[in-house]
Amino acid sequence: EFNIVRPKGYTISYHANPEMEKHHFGQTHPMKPWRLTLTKSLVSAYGMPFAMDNYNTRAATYEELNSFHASDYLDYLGTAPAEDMPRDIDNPDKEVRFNLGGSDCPLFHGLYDYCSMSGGCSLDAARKICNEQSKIAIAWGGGLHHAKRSEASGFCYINDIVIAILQLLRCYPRVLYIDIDVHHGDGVEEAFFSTDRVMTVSFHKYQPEVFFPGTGGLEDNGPKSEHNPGAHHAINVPLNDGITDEQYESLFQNIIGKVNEHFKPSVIALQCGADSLAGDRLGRFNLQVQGHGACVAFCKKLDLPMIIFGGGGYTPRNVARAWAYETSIAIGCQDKIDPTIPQHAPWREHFVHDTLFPTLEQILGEPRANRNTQKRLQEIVQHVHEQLRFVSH
Ligand code: TV7
Ligand code: CA
Ligand code: ZN
Repeated sequence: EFNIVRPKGYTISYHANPEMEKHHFGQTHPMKPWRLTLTKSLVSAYGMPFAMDNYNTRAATYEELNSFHASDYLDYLGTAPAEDMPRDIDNPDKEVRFNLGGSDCPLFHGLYDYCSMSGGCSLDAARKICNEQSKIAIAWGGGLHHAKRSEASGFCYINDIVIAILQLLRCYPRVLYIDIDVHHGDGVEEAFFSTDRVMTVSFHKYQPEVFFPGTGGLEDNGPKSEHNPGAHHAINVPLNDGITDEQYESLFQNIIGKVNEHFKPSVIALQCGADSLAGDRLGRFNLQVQGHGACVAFCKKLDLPMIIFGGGGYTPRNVARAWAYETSIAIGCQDKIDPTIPQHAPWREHFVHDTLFPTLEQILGEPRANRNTQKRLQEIVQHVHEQLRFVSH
């Protein structure tokens, strides 16, 4: 068991809504809300809830969602008939306009409830950070970074991250948003394009026309229009297939270390999409649970209040491993954790290998070829350092 000393001001909180996990995008859809149940069960099997404040979160209200999303979009999201229901012949244009009902963003039963629960979970986390009841607040049900003001995109309908950051901006001068999902955090970047109070940094696979969403090139640092305070406040780290723990950790520490020095954030919002792990159904990297977790550990060392969001992650057993390990890092008990998955963990057989840290060979057989040269990674670091010369607070 964990006899964790919890000094005041270092409370860790875990925000989840078990109803969210019961929703289904459809049989073959890669997004499985059930991975949140698997994560929670692993966190519980390790006894971690004893070291945290655990909240069953409520759904966000219409007004709360409306802090970012347009009313006509929310209204349609709330009334759109599920895919297998009779279509409203008056409204085909709306489904097209809002990008609802395609294969990426299907209209499933309980969609609005699912979206408002994800929003509620992240907003609750933000509120605990604002009133200093938590030092680190964990919201694995959030992290849906592609949603736009009036448009669903890439499995995301409601941008819970933007809503949570808007809440943080009421109490803190500057928010640093970091995104380690394998996809570009385009929705969050765009939402804060014209402010210097939010700096966004996304690490992602970048291959326009081939890999979703196709944005987030190295040179995309915010609109270059003349009097835009948000210029230089978007950082993109475009990567190729097969990046390793070693390369990613060194890149992450270098870039986030420098961003921290220049931007001097008052709070961190960290999106921990687990599709950047090796063996992910949609991912392309060779990251292991250790390397992914090292990003969380590095952010924790900056000693700022922090929200940790979920995001992508399409091989549920690996999502649960990473997010359980990262929960232990937030608590500070990662060195005491037994790498063997507890005997009493429900769904233990789902993990295939009974360790929290499977090797690349166990995950993939043959690791994916690494297409990231040291030369290119150095160019990226160089460009980011040049951008940061324009940022000083
Ligand atoms: C945050 N990749 C979200 C990541 C969103 C990625 C995409 C799929 C996909 C959808 C399916 C499906 C899939 C095996 C994979 C251009 C298209 C190509 C749909 C087949 N299998 C996050 C979104 C991305 C849906 N979309 O960052 C139902 O892959 O590349 C695209 C767009 C058009 C639509 N088709 C894919 O991780 C949460 N979709 C199987 C069934
Ligand atoms: Ca990313
Ligand atoms: Zn993703």
